[in-house]
Amino acid sequence: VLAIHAVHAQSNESTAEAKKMQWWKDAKFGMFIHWGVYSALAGTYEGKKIPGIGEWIMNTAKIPIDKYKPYAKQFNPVKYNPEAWVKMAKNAGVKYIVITSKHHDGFALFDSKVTDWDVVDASPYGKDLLKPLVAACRKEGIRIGFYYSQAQDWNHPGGAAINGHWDPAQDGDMDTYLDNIAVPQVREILSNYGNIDILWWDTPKDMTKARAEKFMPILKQHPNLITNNRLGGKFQGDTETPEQFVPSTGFPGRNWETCMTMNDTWGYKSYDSNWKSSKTLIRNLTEIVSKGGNFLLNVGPTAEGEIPKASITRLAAMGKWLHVNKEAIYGTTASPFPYLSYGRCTRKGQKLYLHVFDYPANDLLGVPMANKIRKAYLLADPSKPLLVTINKANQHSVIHLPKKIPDTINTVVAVEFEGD
Ligand code: FUL
Repeated sequence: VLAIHAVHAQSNESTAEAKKMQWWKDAKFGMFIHWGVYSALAGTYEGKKIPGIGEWIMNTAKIPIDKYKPYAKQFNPVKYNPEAWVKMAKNAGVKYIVITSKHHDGFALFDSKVTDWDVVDASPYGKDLLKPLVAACRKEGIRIGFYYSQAQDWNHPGGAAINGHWDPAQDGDMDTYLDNIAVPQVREILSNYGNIDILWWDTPKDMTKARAEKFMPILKQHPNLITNNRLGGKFQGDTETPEQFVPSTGFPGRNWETCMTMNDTWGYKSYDSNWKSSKTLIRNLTEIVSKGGNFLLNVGPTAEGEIPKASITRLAAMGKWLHVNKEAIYGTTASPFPYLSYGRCTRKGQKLYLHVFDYPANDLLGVPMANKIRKAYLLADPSKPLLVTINKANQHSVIHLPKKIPDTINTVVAVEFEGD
């Protein structure tokens, strides 16, 4: 019979790295925001619905720079309410927000001094969008990160992804672009908003080691900044970034974060209604956390500055579930069990949290370990201890659940055990 300590994943993280990453590891749940000029096109160009992810429309529809630029005039987020966004995220249980400071179309949501292709100079809105969001996050105790597209910048010569050129105006030397635009802009976003918690690079395309090294002097000035693995040039960063999937075993020894859309696009598309259910999203969060990862779940606001209702509804449902079950998510570590027939597991010290997806037909929940159980109860009803008996055949504990399923999405059973 296995004692549960037999299955712990080993980490080769240094002490300094572990210390820097602690808040992030405990946080588990972040909200991604993809927002920019593409939100104004909303998936349609010249009357045609353009397939694929919305923020790639310039590339997918091969829109020339001079035809794309005027759309900045339609990016006028007069309904932008960063305080409300942050409060909504906080109520959903989100602990950090990552917003596209500049996506591949090169349009900066901040006041960049090195280009006019930003919200202050090119859009009628005319104000820095990051500043009030950062302020709202600070006020609400939510961590803040900036996504920055360093290698792809379809509006600056030299910044277009190699193989991605469709407009001769994009041709140019990538090193010159990095020196004149990307490096100064990264300095801007890391210097002008106080301490930023996360820099979310994207993408490593064409980033040699020498190119990636151009950013190192700035990064060195921000030792607490968490970076992902998408800078390129062999820089690993702090986190792995599986995109749109939950890795089967996680990344042993590495911190990781699954980023995922709620429908089929990151940037807003007016007609994408292929929404994942709240059930799927809650179970994804659970599954990711049970494997030791974080969940960065995306919203794509409109050009007016509204987060789609469908996203708000789903976040609210997650918040409702988390309100009851937060203890089983935040600050937990991965499941000690490689497999559980009825669901997933998370752990905090001497406590296991059994996340029941498939409620057992006989209401009996087997716990596959020999450790003695001191107490078991539903997180939804902590004052009522559940009966625990022993399965004679394998000496495993059996928890007697109520007949009526408390939560058909995920019922969490807390288990206090002895031993380690
Ligand atoms: C990808 C980007 O190309 C997508 O547009 C999106 O930002 C996703 C999170 O990362 O690499």
